[in-house]
Amino acid sequence: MGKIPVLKVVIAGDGNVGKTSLVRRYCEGKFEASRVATIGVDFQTKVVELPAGSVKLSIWDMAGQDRFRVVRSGFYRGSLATALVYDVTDLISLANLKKWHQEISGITPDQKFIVVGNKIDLERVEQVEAAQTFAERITASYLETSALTGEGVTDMFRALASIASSHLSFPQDESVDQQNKSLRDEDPQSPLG
Ligand SMILES: Nc1nc2c(ncn2[C@@H]2O[C@H](COP(=O)(O)OP(=O)(O)O)[C@@H](O)[C@H]2O)c(=O)[nH]1
Ligand SMILES: [Mg+2]
Repeated sequence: MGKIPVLKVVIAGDGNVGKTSLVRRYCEGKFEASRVATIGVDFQTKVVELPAGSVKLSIWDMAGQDRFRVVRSGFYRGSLATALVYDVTDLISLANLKKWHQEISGITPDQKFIVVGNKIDLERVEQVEAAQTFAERITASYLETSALTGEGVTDMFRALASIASSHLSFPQDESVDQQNKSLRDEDPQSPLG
């Protein structure tokens, strides 16, 4: 049996947009209406079954560090994909995603992104178009979630897992020869074919 690959992903965005709540909802299935902001790094793992095989996500949440730029650069290293999260009731948190994107791609140039609008259970400020335009500009998909109701949360982490695993050649249980053979047989873009 092959080992499940562990993929580091980051949840970034302004304080209070619901990053920790999204991770809690996904990993623990719960939501707490009033929670104390975490100090340090919050980190959880969860196995995700993708059509091509299973991966284990190691999910790094910015915790209390949102304002501490110096601490963050080490935090991003080794990350494959980042969810840039804003709050759909807060225009500033959307505008600030540009800064988060710049900071993270400056440190890890190969980072892949998704853009997430959280708190869709609340009355939103009309900004979907701006969010979609931003997502297109950074070639990211755009998703919406509610950590409170759970809507869209599984899709968000599946999307993250999917882009974070795009460099992997599934299935891992097969020998290199078999993998190359299936590449030749199935992938029209393969340089081997
Ligand atoms: N209504 C609503 N509140 C949310 C949602 N997600 C988070 N919150 C609340 O927003 C506040 C900040 O959430 P938190 O997860 O700590 O944000 P973080 O600073 O980005 O990690 C908390 O009071 C949460 O209960 C959501 O989807 N809907
Ligand atoms: Mg937090």
